[in-house]
Amino acid sequence: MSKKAMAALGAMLLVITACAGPGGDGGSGQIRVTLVQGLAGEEFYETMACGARARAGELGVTLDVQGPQKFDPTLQTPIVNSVVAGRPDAILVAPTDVKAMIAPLTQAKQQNIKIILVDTVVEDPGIGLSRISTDNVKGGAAAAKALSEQIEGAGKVLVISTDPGVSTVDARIKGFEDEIKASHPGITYVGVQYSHNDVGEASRIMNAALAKDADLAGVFATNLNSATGAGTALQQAGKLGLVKMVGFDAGPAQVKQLRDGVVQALIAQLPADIGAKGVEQAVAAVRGQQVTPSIPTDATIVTTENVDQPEVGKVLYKAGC
Ligand code: T6T
Repeated sequence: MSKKAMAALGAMLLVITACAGPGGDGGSGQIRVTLVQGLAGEEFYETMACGARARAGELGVTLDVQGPQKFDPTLQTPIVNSVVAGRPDAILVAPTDVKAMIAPLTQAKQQNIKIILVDTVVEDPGIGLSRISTDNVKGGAAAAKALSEQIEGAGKVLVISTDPGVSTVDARIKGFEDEIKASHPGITYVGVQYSHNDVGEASRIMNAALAKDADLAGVFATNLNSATGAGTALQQAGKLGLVKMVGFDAGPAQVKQLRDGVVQALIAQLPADIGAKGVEQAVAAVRGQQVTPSIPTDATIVTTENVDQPEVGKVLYKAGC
């Protein structure tokens, strides 16, 4: 082969290598990641997006953030489908249902898009090269202990959750129920009711529960919207201090309810950390490096006693970056 032909072949090989590398953007080599939230504009997922954006900036990765207007797989599925059509290198996703999101995520996987699960998971263990989330069973047990302490180990307690089939809140309920059954014999568990992650519905459930059980002693709200709704109902019913509440999550409205005496303890997760770690795992996966299949992140119990400590201040969620 002549020197000229060899040089041309070398140049061609270089172009082919660049196109085949990560990026899917015509070969600039920049990794493209999309975060699909469980719910757009909600403080848990916005704080997650802030953490993901910051880490993406540090790693030189392009990050796009999208999410449905409701925590609902029928709204999240078309978003995943359109993201997949854009062929990013990786998707960080918080699936809104353990079953319904398997099909769209399987399609993403078949396109060789690396999938990292953040916060929630699906039942198919083959989806999610890495799964990053709070230990929600442990968090639910911590909520049970905190609520029991508040009601001095006696009385009726209710759980308000979002929908069955959401991995995180289901795990919180399990942790809560197991802990009550195992170690709090004076507590009567009246069961779980589902708010469909709707503040108004959570309020309605709380009001109906107060009407049914006038001696209700406590409530565990398994996430942000359930807690906001339940707390508002307690406030309007004049039940502050009479019915104790523990809520998962620590957005601005929950922290206000804590200061106002509506809720006695919050279980704050680390959504920014989950987002940042999600980006790290996505980049490792795209580069063919080792990924960590399961990454548990911490939770903090926030009360009026520690809410003003600087370290605790850092774990409270934000409405934006
Ligand atoms: O509690 C979080 C999240 O962990 C859960 O999966 C869904 O609800 C939240 O986003 C809070 O509303």
